[in-house]
Amino acid sequence: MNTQATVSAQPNLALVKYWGKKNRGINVPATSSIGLTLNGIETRTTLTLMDRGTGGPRIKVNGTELQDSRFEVFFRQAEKLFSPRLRQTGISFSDIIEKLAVDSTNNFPTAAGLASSSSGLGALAFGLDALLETRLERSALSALARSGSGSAARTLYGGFVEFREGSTRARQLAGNDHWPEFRVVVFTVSAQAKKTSSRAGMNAIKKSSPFFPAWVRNSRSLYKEMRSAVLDRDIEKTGTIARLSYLRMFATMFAANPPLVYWQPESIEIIHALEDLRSQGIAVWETMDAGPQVKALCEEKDLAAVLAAFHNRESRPIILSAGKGPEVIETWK
Ligand code: 2P0
Repeated sequence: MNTQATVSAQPNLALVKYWGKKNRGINVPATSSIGLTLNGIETRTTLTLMDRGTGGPRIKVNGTELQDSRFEVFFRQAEKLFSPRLRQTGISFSDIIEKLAVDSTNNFPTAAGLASSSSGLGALAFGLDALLETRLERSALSALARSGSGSAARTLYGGFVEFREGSTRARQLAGNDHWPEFRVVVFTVSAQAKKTSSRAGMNAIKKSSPFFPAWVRNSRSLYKEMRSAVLDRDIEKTGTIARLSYLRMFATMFAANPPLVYWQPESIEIIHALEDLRSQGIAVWETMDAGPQVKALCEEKDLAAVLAAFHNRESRPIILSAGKGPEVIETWK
């Protein structure tokens, strides 16, 4: 067992969306999603076993101590997973929790629609395994991360990752070298934390949006089409389906009572600007998540044209590609 471990995990951006939960289990998705684990933005998390109990786990995110019910659920599941593996060490999981300090930093805006909860909970699951030297399978860590945040299940793998409706864990669809030309251009419209979390949003629309059952039904065909589009590295099909998925997800929000609107005026300006680019033959499409940021999807050959169209924007777009998934940065005995 180590006394300290530092790991990194990257957010996983959904190309077809997880939006809504099944009634049973913890964060079990009502829709199948396929996402891309990104490189270029990351959560870096250091887990330290202190000399004595701190009433832990003490969790700091970007320097601020955080209490969140999702951590309680996560650590209850972690206890079930890790306790049997710790028997030979003579240390109980509750002793470890009592002494655990977690320090997590994102090098991108937190809780603003850039999937910071996916990389945060993914890093926590991966980091516990590195700290305790338990060498659990990725799928077990994916299931653990999911108990903290559904989208986090996808961050345990690099490249393109699928998380099936009704499943408790994600699995890799294709590695990070599958589509080296694929690019995501993130336009940060607002770096402020959103008023309604994804979780609150998806739970509210499930209750009050008459479009929710249609969204769930329709997602099945979008998932199947996206799966083959990604495997075929077909940018036109991938972009077109990604667009349908996010817009149909937002349709559930607009139809809810009260309606939920994450968009800002600039989000819509960017959507229209990308439409203009498409009409000029540039292969670029966009997706959005529970926040105002717009993420353009294209291939390397069209990147310069996409960037040129936005050269007047004050904030520089972030250019990302497929990432390798979580990594151990450093461990200490
Ligand atoms: C996704 N999102 O597939 C979708 C698309 C946002 C829009 O998963 O309640 O923070 O913790 O399971 O994972 C964000 O929701 O929600 C999300 P919980 P989560 O990436």
